[in-house]
Amino acid sequence: MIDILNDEYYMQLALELARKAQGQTGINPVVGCVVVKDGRIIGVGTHLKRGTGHAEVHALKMAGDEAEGATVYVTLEPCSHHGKTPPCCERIIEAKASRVVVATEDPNPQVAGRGIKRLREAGIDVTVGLLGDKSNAMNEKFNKYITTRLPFVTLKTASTLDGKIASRTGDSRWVTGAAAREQVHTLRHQHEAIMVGIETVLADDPQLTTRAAVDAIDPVRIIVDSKLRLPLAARVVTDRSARTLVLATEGADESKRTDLEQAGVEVIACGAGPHVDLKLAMLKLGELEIGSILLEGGGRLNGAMLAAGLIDKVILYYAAKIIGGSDAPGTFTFDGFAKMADAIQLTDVHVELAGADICVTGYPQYG
Ligand code: AOF
Ligand code: ZN
Repeated sequence: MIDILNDEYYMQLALELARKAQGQTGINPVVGCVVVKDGRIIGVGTHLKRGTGHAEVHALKMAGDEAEGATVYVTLEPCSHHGKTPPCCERIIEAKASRVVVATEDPNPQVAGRGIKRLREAGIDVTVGLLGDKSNAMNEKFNKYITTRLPFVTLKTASTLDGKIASRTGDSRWVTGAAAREQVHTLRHQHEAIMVGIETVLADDPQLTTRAAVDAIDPVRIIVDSKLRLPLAARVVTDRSARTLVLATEGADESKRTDLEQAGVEVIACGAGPHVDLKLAMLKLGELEIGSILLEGGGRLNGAMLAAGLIDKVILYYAAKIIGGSDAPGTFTFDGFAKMADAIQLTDVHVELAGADICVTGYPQYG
């Protein structure tokens, strides 16, 4: 009983350490580690950036020789492979820890249970599964990318209760309040890329950067623009504040492509057209090691991504207001389904308030 309490206490701490690094580890997972001996914390560590030390390495370095006989709490199975850094399981064995508590197995096919096996072979007592759901929830983007090489796509919308993202005159400042808008900037920080359609750029000339209350990372900007209509004077081209990728088609104007490339924009052809092949786009973005995308519409791109089954998670903000207007743009513009029974169902639905706005999250299920 006391052991379970102990274990939960320290694993919670390891999870908190991991949570703080969300958004800064790229395609790598967030991982926290706490080393405990005789009722004292002797080392803590977090994986901070891809290519730098893993959580266990930092924590064991802090613990030093005291790690002998200690318990290591780690939110992800210690790795067993030589990646950009050496295997953590060997580091734990070398430190002579006597027990390791792991929240969840590493889905990376290069690890997938081998780290745990190696520790057990070395005579270390290993417990697996404590608060594993919490660790997995934090690493949902990593879990998808490492097993499929496709980016995890989160759709975010901000609409009125009747699903409009602007009025019939195009006015959209602001749909939701300050609290929801602040959350969106945190979401931008937590994704490697942000994706919008060309219509959104033409209408709003957005910066697509992260402007949160605390300093945060700007995502790569992805514009879906089949015919390369992106103006050279658009802020995403001129401001140079983040990398900009344009997804176009093979037939798009060559000289416009050259102009955009000279302005520092990367153009990627995705299929013969007439529209960008979104499935192919996801493959190509995955190859570029973009592991997560925050999709911020507009309605036609949202609808096309949903109809293609490419959205993994939705975060829908609703302002408690009704704007109406049959021509006012909506959150999803696509042909839709004839039968209610065919509607795309969300699972694991959560509803929260963000200031005075309503936030619905869920995971689309594709039949
Ligand atoms: C751990 N602890 O803190 C992390 C792990 O390229 P590398 O060397 O950084 O390896 C990345 C892989 O290592 C990543 O895909 C995942 O399987 C694991 N990440 N493992 O034991 C950590 N960040
Ligand atoms: Zn490792």
